[in-house]
Formats: sequence, C-alpha cells, structure tokens
Amino acid sequence: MAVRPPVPRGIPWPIVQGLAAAAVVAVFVIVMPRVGRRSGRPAGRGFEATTSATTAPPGQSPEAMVWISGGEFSMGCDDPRGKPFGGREPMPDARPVHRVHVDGFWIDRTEVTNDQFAAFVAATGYVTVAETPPRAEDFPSAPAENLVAGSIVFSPPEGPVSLDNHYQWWSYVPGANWRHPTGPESSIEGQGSHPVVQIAHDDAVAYASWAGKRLPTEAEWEFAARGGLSGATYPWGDEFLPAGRQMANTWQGPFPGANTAEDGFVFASPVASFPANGYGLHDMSGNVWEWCADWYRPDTYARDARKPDQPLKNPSGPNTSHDPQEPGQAKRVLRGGSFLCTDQYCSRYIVGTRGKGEVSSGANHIGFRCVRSPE
Ligand SMILES: [Ca+2]
Ligand SMILES: [Ca+2]
Repeated sequence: MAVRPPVPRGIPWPIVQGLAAAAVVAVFVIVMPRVGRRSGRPAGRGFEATTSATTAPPGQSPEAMVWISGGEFSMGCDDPRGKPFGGREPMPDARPVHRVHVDGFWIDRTEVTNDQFAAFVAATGYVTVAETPPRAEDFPSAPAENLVAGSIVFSPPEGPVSLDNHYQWWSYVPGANWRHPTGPESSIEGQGSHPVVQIAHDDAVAYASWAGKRLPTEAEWEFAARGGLSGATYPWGDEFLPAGRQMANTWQGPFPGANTAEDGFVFASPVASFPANGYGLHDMSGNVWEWCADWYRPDTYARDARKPDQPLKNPSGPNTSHDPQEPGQAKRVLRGGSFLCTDQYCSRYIVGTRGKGEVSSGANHIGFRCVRSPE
C-alpha cells in the first residue's frame, strides 16, 4: 500500500482550494447537472457505426505517434450504472450521445513520459506550476509562510472511510512536483518510462508547443480512444476483464485505503504496460488522467447535439468553462481516468465519460498526451 505522505501543517484551505482541491473536486465529485433532464433537450441519436476516413498519413508519422485518419463517430456515454464495473454515477455530462466528425491527426501512442518531459525541461529550463510558489496577490489572505510550492498527492487513510469527503485521501504537499510526484522524499529515478504527473494544464500546453504538437480536443481524444469501436464501454470492448485479463491500470480492492493491485500496479505503470486499443494507443483508459484542450462545461454535449442530423465538425469545446459545483474555477477537460479509478467511486475508465480539472492544479495521477495536425 502507498506510504502516506506528510500532511502539510499550517497550509490554509484557501490555498489548498485554490491550488489543489479544485482539481480533486473536479475529477472526483459526482456532478449532477440538469443536462438531459429538461424538457425540450435533444434526445440524441444513440450510437451508430464509426466511419473512418481511411486517408493515408500525409507524410511520415512523427516518432511514437499514430495516424488517426479521422471520420465520424458517436460521442458520449450511456448511463453506465448497472453495468458490470459501471460504477455509481449516471454521467449526465456525457449525454446526449451525438454525432461528431474529426479531421485526421497524429496522436502520441502513449502518455508523455518522464524522460520526454525531462528532455523538454533540459532544453528550455521550463519551470512547472507546481514548482512555482503561489503568488501573494492570488491568495491575499494567506500568510507569506504558507505560500509554498507544492501540489496534490493521494494520501490514503488507513482503514475504510466514508466516500463522501475526498479531503480524507488528498493532501496539498509542499515540494510535490513532477520530479517528486508524492513529495520531496519521492523520486522519478528509474521511472523514465512512467507517465509524467503533477502537470498543470499550462505545463502540458508548454510541452506540446515545444514538441511541435498541441493538446487534443476532447472529440479527437475520444475518437482516438474508441479505437474504431462504436458505443463500446471501454477502449477494447464491452467487458472490463475479458477472459479475466486486466486491460488497464485502475484500482482494485477497497477504495481508498487498500489497493490490492491485481493489475500489478499501485501507482502509475510504465506507459504501454497494458494492451493497445484498435488504433494502437495505450492507456486511453486508466493509468493517468490526460488533459484535453477544451474548457469544461457539463452542458457542452447538449449544445453540440442541437442539430442531431448534422454531425458536428471538429468541435473544440465552449469558449469558457463553467462547473456548477465550483462556479469560480476555470476548468479544462480531463479524460480517461487513472490508476485510482474504481467502480466504488469514480468509474471514468469508461471511455465515453468526462472528467475535469482546475487548470493550475496538477496531482500525482494527472498527465497528458499530445496530437499534431498535418501541415
Ligand atoms: Ca492499478
Ligand atoms: Ca491515460
């Protein structure tokens, strides 16, 4: 089981809320927007076949990227409750299921690794958000001694706890950052092929720009994650454990205190430790959450599905974010779930489900991958 990292003393919750809790709440708290419950909302078309454009790659694929020829697919998720491993959340923000077209693009075969991010930092001197002390002007009521650089770390209690308060298993840890994912005593030595974590949205954008890439739109991410399947619950099909096989790095055992790691990993696994989907992409479900470019709103799909007879072309999300649970927080979309996902709490390893995170907050289960458009 994970060693409990040091719980910070004297860090006011306003700082934690500003730097940390937003992402935690964003990703894990059940969101119950009214999407789909109002009369007059489009019902959506349900799932229809994915049609691939079958265009050849316009040139040689960049290293470690896969060409996705694009096409038309059904985006979203039915209510997964009642399905095996479907979890307890209705996922209303992932409906209506609606038709979307995406143009072709390249996508990283895996999540961005520590080695890849280290090369970026070595080349640019980039300093991540988690390595930068919070600014006094952003937290005017906080004592100066509490404005310390750090990030959010999964800090499980011993023994069972109620699952209605995520502060029981998340802590703001000074000194936690991508080089020290769970705090100053931790290290990524020997973990070059692990996904980089403790990455805020700006950090992911900066890396992508340096690499000549960009973050995927949510639609591109889901098209790629589905691997050519239509309406499947997972990137590989409808069975969570086909022939008893673990297909993704998630959580087994009672959450959050006792990870039995039947899939072999308590924390993040080296990228591509689990089978690829139909497009050759690894870890589109589980391992670490992946930032997308889009702002998060729970009603995005209701807006996008307003013309159900016309596939929406290359949607890039709303112009601003809004989360009714935390209206003041700027949030971008996160997708795919993580090694902490379980049907007891957060079943967002389900391929059509949506997550979200406050943009300045990393955590030790949040990373990313990049895409590139043809010239
Ligand atoms: Ca695991
Ligand atoms: Ca992932």
